Amino acid sequence: MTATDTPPTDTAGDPDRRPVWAPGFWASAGAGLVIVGAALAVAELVAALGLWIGILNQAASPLQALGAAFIQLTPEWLKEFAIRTFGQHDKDALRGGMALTLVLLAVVVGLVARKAPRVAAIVLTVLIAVVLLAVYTRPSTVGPLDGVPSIIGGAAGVAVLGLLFRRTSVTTAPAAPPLAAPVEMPERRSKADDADTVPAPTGFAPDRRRFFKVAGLVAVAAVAGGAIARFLPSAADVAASRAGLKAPVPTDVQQIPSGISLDVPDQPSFITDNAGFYRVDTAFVLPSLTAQDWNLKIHGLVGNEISMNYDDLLDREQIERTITLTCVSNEVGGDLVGTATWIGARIDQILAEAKVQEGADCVLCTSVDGFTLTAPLDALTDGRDAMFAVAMNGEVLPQAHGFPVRMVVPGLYGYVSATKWLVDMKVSKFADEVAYWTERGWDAQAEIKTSSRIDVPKGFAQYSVGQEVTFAGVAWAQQRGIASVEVQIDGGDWQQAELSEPLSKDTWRQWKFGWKATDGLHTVRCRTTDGTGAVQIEDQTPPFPGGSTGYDSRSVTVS
Ligand SMILES: Nc1nc2c(c(=O)[nH]1)N[C@H]1C(S)=C(S)[C@@H](COP(=O)(O)O)O[C@H]1N2
Ligand SMILES: [Mo]
Repeated sequence: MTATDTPPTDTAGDPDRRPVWAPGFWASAGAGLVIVGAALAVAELVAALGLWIGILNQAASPLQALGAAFIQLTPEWLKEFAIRTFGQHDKDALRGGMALTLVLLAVVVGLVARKAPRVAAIVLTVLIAVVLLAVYTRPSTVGPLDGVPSIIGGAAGVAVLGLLFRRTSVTTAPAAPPLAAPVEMPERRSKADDADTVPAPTGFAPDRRRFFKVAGLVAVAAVAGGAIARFLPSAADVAASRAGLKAPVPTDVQQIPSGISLDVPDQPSFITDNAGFYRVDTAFVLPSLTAQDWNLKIHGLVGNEISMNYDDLLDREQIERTITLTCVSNEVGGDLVGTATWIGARIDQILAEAKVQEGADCVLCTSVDGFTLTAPLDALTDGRDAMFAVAMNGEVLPQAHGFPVRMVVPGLYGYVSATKWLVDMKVSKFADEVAYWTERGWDAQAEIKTSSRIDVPKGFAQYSVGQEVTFAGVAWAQQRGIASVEVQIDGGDWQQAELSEPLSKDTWRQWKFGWKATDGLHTVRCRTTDGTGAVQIEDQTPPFPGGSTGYDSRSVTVS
């Protein structure tokens, strides 16, 4: 690649007479394997490290991204052929095909480098671009940094290429053409060292001894790096860990009455499915923690420190509860609220085992990625269904929602209770702790504001005069329950909406309201009254610092 004027110092003798050596066909092909192998090993190692510390996604692994892209781009007929021919082993066949392709490309890189290292570097760069394309076009979670391992790996590959094929200056003869084209060398592999070389004419050439030394060292390092990469925990491990688990069978199941749903067309369902459940967290990429590696430490102001693993947690009684979760950042009318059926162990029972000491009033909860929150101890011990949840809507907790274990505490916003990827709980005092969001000015203690929302119609709607219209929505006031919902048209009287059957005071209730459309532009508002008789706050306040208030409204036109 880059020529240097400095004569090499590791070969003795008169520079003018320095022998020139060029790698033969097989040496070049092998060097190509070393170059591409080193690039992949570095990239995989960086990707695995990034995944491990939680700043990269699975897509950051070039082999995984390429493999997924390979599967995606394989035409249907070929896939069917593979399944027909290889049956269960169709994925192995695919992997084999990919490995073969990579080996061929590597050999091409090596052979090109033998004649024109610069061109080989360009070929490598194109390959890196292809890998980046594969990384960033994954339908799975991809973060902006996920291409970095491939770039670092690619740079390493180019560097190895340079080390192996760099033309070192072998002559100072004035006749030397400046940075001349590589010397064409006849193949003399089978001959002895001396015969393998010819007296240096002019120009530049690689050094034989260094070539094999570098190739050998890089090959060993690449194999070692690749091995390390395989042993680091990854999102693939998390997927495997989740796939190997089943939601536990709860022994304490909440009965769900009929009529919890009003079934108004276009109304969000009473249970929010996992794929549609809102997600809020500071995790740039999803933390990767397997059930096997999970461990929860409960310490601080306790008489009995607890360290429990996943099986220990499952040994506790499992309860099943349907609970509405809400984010403090939810704007009036927003969708950062959802209802799921959770299975897990009761926090109050486990804290009783830990023997909480006098004077404690909070817990500092830490997730595996370092996120912290403080939750009021009361809410965890007053008998409400606060839980260490392991399942969501009958499924093992999804990774995005805190796998393997998260907290769910009725009545509290997520940022002061619902720690995902929970690994540590310190029993403490509010006066002694700051947590991620409270440090940023959000209220240290905030109970969920009594709220209601219009879901139907979603935006501006148009109706015809005389049309029978149904407005619908939800209302929530976890821990207090919903007593009524009222609807107001154009600032008129508040009128009672019909409510779904209550499930518990910790779940939202659906409402609907029938209206016969009259000509003109109309504004519809809703408000709710909670189980304590308190009417929802009308004043509009933003989510910061303790949750939004105000009434949701819609404009509709009728003509
Ligand atoms: N580890 C971790 N847990 C977390 C958060 C977070 O950023 N990191 N965000 C909290 C917030 S603000 C909310 S509203 C809920 C959201 O839970 P969900 O993403 O499962 O809906 O998770 C809570 N738990
Ligand atoms: Mo939140």
